[in-house]
Amino acid sequence: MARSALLNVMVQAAVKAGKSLTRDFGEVQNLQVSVKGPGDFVSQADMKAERLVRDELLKARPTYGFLGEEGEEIKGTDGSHRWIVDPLDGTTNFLHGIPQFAVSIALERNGDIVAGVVFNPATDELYTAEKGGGSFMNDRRIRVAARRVLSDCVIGCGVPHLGRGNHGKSLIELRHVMGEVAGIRRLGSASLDLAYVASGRFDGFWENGLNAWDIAAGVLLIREAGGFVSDFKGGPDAVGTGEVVAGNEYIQKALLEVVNRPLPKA
Ligand code: 2AM
Ligand code: CA
Ligand code: CA
Ligand code: CA
Repeated sequence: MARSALLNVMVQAAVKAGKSLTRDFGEVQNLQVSVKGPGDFVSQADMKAERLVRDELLKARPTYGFLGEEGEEIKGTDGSHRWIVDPLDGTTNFLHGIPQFAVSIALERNGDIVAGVVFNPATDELYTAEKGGGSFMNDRRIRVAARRVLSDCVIGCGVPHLGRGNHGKSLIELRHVMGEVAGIRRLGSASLDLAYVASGRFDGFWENGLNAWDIAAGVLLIREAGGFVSDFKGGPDAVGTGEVVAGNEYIQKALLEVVNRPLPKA
């Protein structure tokens, strides 16, 4: 597998931020934490990681734009390229000492995501994809799971905090999906959840109320691993709508139907 120069830049940035996160994870009780919104925390670790990623990416490609969760958007002079970055996806896990968090970096070209990296520094799992080039975990090619029957499936999800996305409807979706599948997992890092679909650990995933930085890299990982991703209406723009329904071609379709099932009459 030969990574392009651009993908190497992204991997280097993710690994650098990952090292900083690993250091802070070891001393998590000493970090300053503030609250951005309902259930949304940010720490010095998030800020430091974003600065490291931004400096590394902009050093390599000074004309590209930059959108990160924790800083001001940089427009860029190039007009066609933009980095989309979540420096720490899974902050709640991180602050609780749970090793399920990641650095997520995507590259957008003329509105299209063309490369993505998701890195979990606690497990040293590095997921990469380039458009047309397949998906990888470390150096191994990955594919979505092959199961075709929903009742055999382990499905990941996220329930947006009250005040984010459609919290109430998510609880109804959860009730419906739970009745149809082998197991539900709620791990708390959307980018890793999508990487788990790409590598076949999860058979599928759904969540709403997400931001581009949570999912831009992960959506490409899934598509390049042979999977399907849509918004809640079945359209292709998961990254723009913040809605994700994902799986292989059978499970994505089946999950979309269950997620949209109307409430049974009381
Ligand atoms: P974060 O850790 O970067 O904030 C879990 O459902 C996913 O949603 C995570 O990717 C998490 O990203 C994000 N998330 C959790 N709570 C959030 C909130 N209150 N507002 C916005 N995003 C949130
Ligand atoms: Ca956040
Ligand atoms: Ca996030
Ligand atoms: Ca984040």
